[in-house]
Amino acid sequence: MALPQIPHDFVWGASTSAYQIEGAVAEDGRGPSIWDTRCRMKGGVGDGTTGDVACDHYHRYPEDIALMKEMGVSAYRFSVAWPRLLPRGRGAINQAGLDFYDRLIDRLLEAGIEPWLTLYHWDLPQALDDLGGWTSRDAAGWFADYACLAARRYGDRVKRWITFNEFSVFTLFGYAINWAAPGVTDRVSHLRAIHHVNLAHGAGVDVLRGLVPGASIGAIHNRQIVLPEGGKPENQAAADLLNEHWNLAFPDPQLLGHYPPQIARAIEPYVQAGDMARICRPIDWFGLNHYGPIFARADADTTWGFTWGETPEDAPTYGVGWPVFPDMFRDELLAISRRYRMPIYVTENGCGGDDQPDAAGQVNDEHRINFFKVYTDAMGEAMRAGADVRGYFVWCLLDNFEWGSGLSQRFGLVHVDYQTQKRTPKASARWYAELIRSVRRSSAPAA
Ligand code: IFM
Repeated sequence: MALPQIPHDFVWGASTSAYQIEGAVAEDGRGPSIWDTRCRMKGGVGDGTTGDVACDHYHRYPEDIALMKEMGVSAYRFSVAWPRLLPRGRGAINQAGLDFYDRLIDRLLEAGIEPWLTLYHWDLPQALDDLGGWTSRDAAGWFADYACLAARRYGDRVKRWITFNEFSVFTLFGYAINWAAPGVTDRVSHLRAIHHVNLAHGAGVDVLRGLVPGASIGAIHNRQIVLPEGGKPENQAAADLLNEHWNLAFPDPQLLGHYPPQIARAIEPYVQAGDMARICRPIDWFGLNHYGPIFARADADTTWGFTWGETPEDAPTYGVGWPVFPDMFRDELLAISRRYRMPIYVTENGCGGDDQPDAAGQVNDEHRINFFKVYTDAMGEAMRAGADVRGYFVWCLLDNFEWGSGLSQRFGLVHVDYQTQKRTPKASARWYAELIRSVRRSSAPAA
């Protein structure tokens, strides 16, 4: 392991999100979300599965926390399901939903694991989507009220807060491409969603700052280098525009106070006086979710004239076939450091596969261990070159419901048998535990 001298307080964590693991979608008063709706639409999810049960974490969270304790992770990033707290998104509060996260947080703290709470990981209450969802300017206020409820309830014990997970994925896929809920394909809706989500982020930061003493607030951005498919010049404009949407449309306004040029021109009709100051609120760190590079191809028949290009045939891939370019991870970390000048936490990194237990019941996910080795080495290189990286969270603690592809793509350190709910830590879980132990040993402060 080629990591530099790691500070003792470096955070080693694991991430999940509510809809992907909790299950219990109709239990204890939870309202429906836009993902419950999408899972019931023909073709909404590749393998036709749903998050109805997923990993049944709603009931099995003590076992999952025990697994994390065993691995030695110091932090757990989870998301709160907005429709569990507010079944219709606003108005009546669901006490049982609030209680669930109390139990989860208390159990984490007892296990010595710091809770990192994401407010929004894509499960918008359906009742709010019925009112326009993120295309409505009112959404910023709905989100602020929800943030207020969560901050008041959990802020005594939770100090690490994240407004949103991967802004550009759920807005682009949900409002321009129809790869995610709510499945709209319309430029105006997409532009409005971008701007209103940015406003909601700013409003959420203000709420958290005001209500949680000592809060450490971040937002999580997916950043991946965008390359023209086949290296062809005719795909360059598509790559440039996808780059603005994927990598810049949220961190630039939130941290620099302006939209990137092409989006700035298109979004102008929806921006009101004072909005950029409402969006650009001081936060404490940059959350980076990174997998591999993405490829763009010009396609005049799409909402924005670009679509996802093919990965080059000779690109190295692991597991589900995503390209593996650890140098680009190092370069992203350095690029973020230079552009935004703030501490970075890697809040997701990992790879999917079709991992199954062998005859002895072991899950030997060598491909994932190889992935983690080269990616954590790349993180070490970035740190040596000056990137201020303070933590690393694996995606994902458990195999889970993987949005558009359903339960068939497995990203977990822990295998989940969806029939029996049996948890089996994979070889990668043991590898991660050993990495954490060895880094801790070598970085322990002198007695
Ligand atoms: O499962 C997702 C997660 O919800 C957001 N980031 C990417 C992961 C893998 O696709």
